[in-house]
Amino acid sequence: MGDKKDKTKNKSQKKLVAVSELTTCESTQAMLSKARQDGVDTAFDRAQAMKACPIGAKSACCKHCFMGPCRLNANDPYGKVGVCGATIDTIQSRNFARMVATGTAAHTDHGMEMLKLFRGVVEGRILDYQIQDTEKLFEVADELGIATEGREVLDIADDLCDVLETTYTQLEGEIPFVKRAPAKTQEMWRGEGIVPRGAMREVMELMDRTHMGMDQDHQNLIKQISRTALADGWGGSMVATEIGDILFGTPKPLQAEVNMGVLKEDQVNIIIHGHEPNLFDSMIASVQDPELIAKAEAAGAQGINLVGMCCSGLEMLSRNGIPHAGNFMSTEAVLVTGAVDAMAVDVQCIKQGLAKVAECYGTKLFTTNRRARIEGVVHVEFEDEVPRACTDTVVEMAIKRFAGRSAVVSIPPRKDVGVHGFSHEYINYMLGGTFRGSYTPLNDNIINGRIKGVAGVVGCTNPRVKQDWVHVELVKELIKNNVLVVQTGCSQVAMAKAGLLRPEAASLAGEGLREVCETVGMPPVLGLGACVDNSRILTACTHMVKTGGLGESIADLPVAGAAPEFMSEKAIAIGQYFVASGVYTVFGVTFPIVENTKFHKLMFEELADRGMGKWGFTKDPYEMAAMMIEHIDGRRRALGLDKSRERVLVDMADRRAMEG
Ligand code: SF4
Ligand code: MSK
Repeated sequence: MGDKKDKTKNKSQKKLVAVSELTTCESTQAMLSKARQDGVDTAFDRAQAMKACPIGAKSACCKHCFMGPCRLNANDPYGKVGVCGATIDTIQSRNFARMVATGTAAHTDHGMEMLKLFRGVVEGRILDYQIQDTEKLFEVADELGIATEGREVLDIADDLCDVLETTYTQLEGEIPFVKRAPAKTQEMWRGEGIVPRGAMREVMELMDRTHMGMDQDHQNLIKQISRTALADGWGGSMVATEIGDILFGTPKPLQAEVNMGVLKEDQVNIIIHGHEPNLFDSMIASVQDPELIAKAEAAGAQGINLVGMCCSGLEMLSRNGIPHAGNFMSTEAVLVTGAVDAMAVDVQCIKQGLAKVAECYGTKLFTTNRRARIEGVVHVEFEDEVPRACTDTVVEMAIKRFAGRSAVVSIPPRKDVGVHGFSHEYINYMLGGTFRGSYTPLNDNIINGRIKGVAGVVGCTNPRVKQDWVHVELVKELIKNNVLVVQTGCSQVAMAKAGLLRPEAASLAGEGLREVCETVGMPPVLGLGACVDNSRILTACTHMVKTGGLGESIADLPVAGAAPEFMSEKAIAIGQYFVASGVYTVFGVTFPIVENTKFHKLMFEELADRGMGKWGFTKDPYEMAAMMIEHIDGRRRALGLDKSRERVLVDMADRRAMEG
């Protein structure tokens, strides 16, 4: 690698922490060691070299105008104010607001692009994709009050486009999926004045209200923060998930492989990394093209091996069983294998550092989306009308690189097989009947105490904590205590690598959960897909409320959420929409609010008194599990479920009887 090797060396190479301290993923460990030997820099080592700013980490600084920037003292938060007089509560609530605005913008812009794609398909302008799940189309249309009886599929879809578009563009009124939530949750939102109008309107108003000299009352600002976050969870993200299912198919459980061992030395390896399923879907078509396969064979390859990473990887893993190479903190490390002939990225969570690592190992890196280019990286624009122009080019370039591979190829052999592809629809059938789905058996098993409650463990990996470790330890502790875990995003990949998505993982669960899992043949940890698919968890919670026996609102449910290794502003938006929906939500790594301030008290205590959830924070997975279990136990007590109610586990005969 000659000069290129030296170019990537920086000061971070001087003080190196053992790779076993940085990640529990053995493939990533092996590749980090190799990268260090090769003199190649990764985010793990850069994080060690770059200490987080303690004032910034706590959001105790403001740069919203040029009388500043102003820095307050996180250890003495009321000791001073900004030049304009802004207090710590104003400064940190405005900073928090901007994180929520950015995270919401990311999800809703993605959802808007999905809607544009859907409309193009419906209007016949985009021909490479078709509606694959008409049943879901009918269900969503029905739910939103669109007539379906005796109508053509495309007419219904056309109306659905119009209704869903209001999620983004509407200036007044309520976004369509608000009506999906339990009535009491809706009532609470209306009482608080936080029902979203349209996502664009909410993000704009939130940005306006955080300008210098605008909303300087954190109690008032939290309303717009929550309203904007809800426009993400029950708006942009939910629309993206529903359209994704309609166009590309609602996932159903399937077995798939995860980890770097999915790369194949004798094949052309192509990785897709990002968040948009259309790029991935077209890439599937490209790698199956006989002409391109013949070209790969002519270059000496045994075939073309398509692999996913991060969230679009999870979508295609869930829908098509496409193998997955790893989560966010493994995206640089996988290039160190030397086996990746091309990596094509689209939007979100794409580290700029990939460019240098790719250069070092000869991987062809391509940006494909006009909204997310990287300086110095070849851009092959992906267009929905002619998607194969992009994906075929990427395949051709990958074949070329395979033919001229010069990097040493070293693929960590480990592959972890697990079951992926659960959805809120499938949960109906998993525990319920196959004739008519129902959440009754899930609720029943919660009521009889075999399942204590449900936890959503989601989100990123972050080099400030040992990769995957907090996720895995937390989830093991939860299932040991009979808490059923649902998963999305990079956390799901961590669980797959730890073997917790296999039905055999039921042996690690407490007695009650184990009995349920073994009866049904399901794992104690259910993977629901990409980070945008957290909306599936909201919908599942709604079904639990509507099925009965577990209270009237999401806040009543024995459920909790966590993002133990989060890193992105999208995660903050997700956390806030869960809190505003009624879920106790615990984050790890760090929390951008100074303790013992009024804004902290509002977020960590007072929101719950208004019928919402609240935030929690700890870095320790065992303490995190204890906090979540304590909350779930509290909800069980409030529902009168703390006394043992012995009931026979629902079997097929009971189920049929219940379904009448
Ligand atoms: Fe400082 Fe106030 Fe300007 Fe923020 S808005 S930088 S606190 S003067
Ligand atoms: S990719 S937002 S690192 S989950 Fe969705 Fe993973 Fe977090 Fe990105």
